[in-house]
Amino acid sequence: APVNPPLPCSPDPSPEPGRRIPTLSPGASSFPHHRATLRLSEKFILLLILSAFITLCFGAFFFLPDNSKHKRFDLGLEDVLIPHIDSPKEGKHASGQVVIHGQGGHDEHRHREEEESLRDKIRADHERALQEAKEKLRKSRDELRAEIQTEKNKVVEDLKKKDPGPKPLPPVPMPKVVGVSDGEPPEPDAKEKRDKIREMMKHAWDSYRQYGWGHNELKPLAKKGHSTNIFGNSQLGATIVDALDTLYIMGLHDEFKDGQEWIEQNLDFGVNAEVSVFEVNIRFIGGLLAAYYLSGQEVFKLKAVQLAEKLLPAFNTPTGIPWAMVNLKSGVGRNWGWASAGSSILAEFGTLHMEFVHLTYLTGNPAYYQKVMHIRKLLAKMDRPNGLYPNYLNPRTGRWGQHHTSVGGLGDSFYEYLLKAWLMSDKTDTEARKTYDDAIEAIERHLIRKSNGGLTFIGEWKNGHLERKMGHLACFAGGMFALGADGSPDDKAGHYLQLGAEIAHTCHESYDRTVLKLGPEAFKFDSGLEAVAVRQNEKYYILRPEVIETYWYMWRFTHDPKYRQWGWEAAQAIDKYCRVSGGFSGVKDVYSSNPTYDDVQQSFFLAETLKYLYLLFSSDDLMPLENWVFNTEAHPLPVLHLGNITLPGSEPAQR
Ligand code: DMJ
Repeated sequence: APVNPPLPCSPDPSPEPGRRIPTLSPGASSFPHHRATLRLSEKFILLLILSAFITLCFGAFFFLPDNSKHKRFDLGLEDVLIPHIDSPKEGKHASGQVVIHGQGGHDEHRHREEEESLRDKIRADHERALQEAKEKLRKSRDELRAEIQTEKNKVVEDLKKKDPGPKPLPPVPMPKVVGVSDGEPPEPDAKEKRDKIREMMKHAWDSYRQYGWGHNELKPLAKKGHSTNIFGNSQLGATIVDALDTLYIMGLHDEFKDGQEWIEQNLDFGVNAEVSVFEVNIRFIGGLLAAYYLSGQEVFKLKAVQLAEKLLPAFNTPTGIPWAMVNLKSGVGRNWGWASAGSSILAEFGTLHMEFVHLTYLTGNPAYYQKVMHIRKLLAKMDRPNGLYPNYLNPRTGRWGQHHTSVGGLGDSFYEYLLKAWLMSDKTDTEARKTYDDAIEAIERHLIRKSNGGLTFIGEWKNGHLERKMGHLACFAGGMFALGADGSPDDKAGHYLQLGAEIAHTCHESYDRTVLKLGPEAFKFDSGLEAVAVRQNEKYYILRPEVIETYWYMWRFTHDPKYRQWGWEAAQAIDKYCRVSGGFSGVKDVYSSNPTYDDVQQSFFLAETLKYLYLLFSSDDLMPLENWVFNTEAHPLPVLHLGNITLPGSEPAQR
């Protein structure tokens, strides 16, 4: 291509017909042609400069500030800041009045008067400010601090008056709260044991109060706060929220008040923390709702709703199956890196129903109810290998991940919430009951076996193969089977109560076959082994509640004294091996007579383990199961008589 192609208006640049324009090497030029080009470029540049100048002038005309509007203010300021120099047109009377000389009529005179009074006012303000500053400098530091504090308080008060805070929630009838009695057992022996459990709760709480207050959990040996990734990088006081209802049930009202005060003043969910949707739901929303229903204190309801709103963005996935984690500030969600093929976890997205139904009930906002019902519908449409629910489901594709089914970790509370959805609806949510019954039938067929030694256990299904291993977490199922016995199909109530008793027995064996009389994290029924842990990393006990939870349900349904007996064995072992001066700690090896501590006082120890123990030694009129349904973190929520209530967002067919 030519380096300097001729411009259309250059003098006769066109080649003669048949003649080619010579191609110039870079830097070369043909002089006349070049001069014409330059002339044209100059003209062009001049034109450009001219048009830029005109644009600038227009801009200046339209956008420069209108001086006349500022004139009076400028005059006033100048007058204060710059020593006054009388203009030739004006002079001053002794009175300070501006006198207009020369031309100017009545208007101008008035104008000058206004300016003068403005100057006087600014002068006076200036004087006053100087005076105040001098007085302030004369005061002591403490006096100044007190004054600043008073002023701050005044500003806060004024702000409060202007902004009355979040809108009050619509009034809803408070479900009849029954059974929040003292629950003192008639048997003196049970009373003594109950007092001991209460003392253990005091020790756990007081230690946290002293060394970990406001942190999520406590390190009882290091005597400082502790947290894990489920709470993100935050200090949300998980132990306070998780422990509230236990304190209330145990009649520890001063401690409860302390916790309430902390929540009122410090619990803020607008933090940049990536939290587990499931954990925050069961511990915080569950804990706050239970505290609200027990105490009637509005603050707990408000906080529960504020938090729930922060969880909602987690549901913004292509399928509506929520992410495992959500950032409370940004609302960005994602899944655990370790979960099969980017999946969400069955026990996490399937353990929201109870709390979310209550949120819709309390707020009138249908969103919560609709989100959990959508999950239920989606699951109902999916194929299930052998009728079993795999633990992993991809929230983008809506497909199952690895075919792994368990009633322990990753699966557990999904089944629990199907049953409890039915119970919590006053047995009107029959769809939930049917889903539970079908799921349990498949579990019994494929996962539940009897060991050679006659112990009933629940194994894990992995890609078509049964692993003969049961986790401590799966021990909750004994209580679940007993709780679901009444209302089971084909009059199998007796069968399920029996199954509950067998699981309770197996789990007790897993405790009894250790040195510390505390259960390992997982135990095998294989190669001659029965209810014992094999791997070193399965020998720990982290103050978990599931076995004691099952003892309590079995006690309520059978009143067989062995359940109190087994519960007491566990309580004594915890007090002996897990208690330290700074609280309670998990232990790393239940088969060692000299165990090391993990130095964590889990929040669920106060929420669940100690609560179930306390209830085990109380009379049944404390928190009766006809009126209360315990969420998976042992937070009691009242039965909603949904037969008489229409939840916003629910369709009549679902009720
Ligand atoms: C608790 O947070 C809940 O019980 C949950 O459902 C499973 N595990 C822990 C306690 O072990």
